[in-house]
Amino acid sequence: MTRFLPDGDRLHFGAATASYQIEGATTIRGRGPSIWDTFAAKPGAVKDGKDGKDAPDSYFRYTEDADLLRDLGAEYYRFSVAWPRIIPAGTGDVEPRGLDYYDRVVDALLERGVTPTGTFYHWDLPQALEDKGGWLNRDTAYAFADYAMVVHDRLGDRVKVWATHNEPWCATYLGYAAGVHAPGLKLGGEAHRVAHHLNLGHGVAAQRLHAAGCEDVGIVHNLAPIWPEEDCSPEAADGIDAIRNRVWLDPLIDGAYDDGLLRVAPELADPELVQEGDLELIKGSADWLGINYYTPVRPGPTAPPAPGQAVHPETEGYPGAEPVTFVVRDPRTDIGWEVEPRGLEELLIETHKRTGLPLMVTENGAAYDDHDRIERDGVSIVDDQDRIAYLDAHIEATRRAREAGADVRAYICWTLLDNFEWAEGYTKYFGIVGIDPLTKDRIPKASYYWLQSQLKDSAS
Ligand code: IFM
Repeated sequence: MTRFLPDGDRLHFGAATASYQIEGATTIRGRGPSIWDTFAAKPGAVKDGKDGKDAPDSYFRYTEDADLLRDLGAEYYRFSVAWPRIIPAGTGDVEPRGLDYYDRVVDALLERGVTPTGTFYHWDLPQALEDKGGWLNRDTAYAFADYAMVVHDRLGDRVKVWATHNEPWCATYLGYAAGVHAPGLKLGGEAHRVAHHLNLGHGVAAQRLHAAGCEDVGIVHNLAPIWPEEDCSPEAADGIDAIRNRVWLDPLIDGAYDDGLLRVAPELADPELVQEGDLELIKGSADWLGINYYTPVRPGPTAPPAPGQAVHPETEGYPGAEPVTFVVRDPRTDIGWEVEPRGLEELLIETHKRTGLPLMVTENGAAYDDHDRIERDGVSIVDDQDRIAYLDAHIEATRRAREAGADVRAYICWTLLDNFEWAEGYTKYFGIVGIDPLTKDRIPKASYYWLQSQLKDSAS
């Protein structure tokens, strides 16, 4: 049972960000290094060679961001906490200045009538833990739960809705298999061990959070509708579905890894990895589920790479599944992702049927290169009609899913501010508010004002 989740009477709205992408201030007030600081320092790892220290400086400008959320009419703000600010070495000493910062952020939001929802892990693992194996090490799951409890002890009186992880598929398979996200490893099937430890970390943390009285513990996944092309083999499509969707949902709902998954991820049958009691602990541990959706996945023909041939990073994100060519149809956003709102509608309906859990769209948005400008109140702003069309179509898709019976409580847009887009650096713009690269001033785009008018209508 959830107590503080948005109710289901209507669709509620908000905006999301993540610590490493917006805060900046990566080396001050006791913050320890994270795997993203280390990864971004490797030549070629991030497109523009930059890292989180060039982010929009929300560490110092959080009140401006809270003002923007209030003026937008956002009911909810989904933020994440940076583990390296709270426990700089991953385990052990707590840095009070880190907790103080989030305390201030939460109060600033509440003072403005915006409800904060927190995510404990949005990919900024303390480097000290990576040095001991990161998520390949079972101990990291328990360290994660300890950290989550420290944060909850401090903020739980005001932040009632929590997610453990954001998009563990990316943390696992982009980080430890494709090597395009931190920590930048290419371990093939060994990455499935990371998936289990993230599931376990969620389960241990959820158990302890529940025991501490938190009734709204969720997890956020970038599940995807898998739409195989005609020439994709059923085995290949099943393997991709297993690694993208079932490795997360099956333990949560059934307390099991299914046979189709074990075919492509035999590592998950290792009793030293999946220990007695792990799956029972994970089963039923989420009170709600967050869905991040951007685009469908269309596996095409099976195409085993020739020796020495470059493999598309997406393919390496599904280790053990038959390698396929991924098809991307038009229209596409500036990051190359197909625009297909039907994917969101289907995903919400099917995930609700599969899990029975209340859902929130915890991220949805689009990267465009934002070249058109208009004048508004004497200020030149980005006229991002393509982003408005994207958001409009996906909010409509969310409403259709609700009408079809899916229990979707909220639509949280990605993202409030242009920010550090991981391996793309600062070259892709997802924000409804632009950032002046020199002054870091916030300049709302046309999509901000458009969403503001939608939110006014939906609240009235
Ligand atoms: O920027 C990311 C976010 O951190 C996680 N979900 C997808 C977004 C766009 O790539």
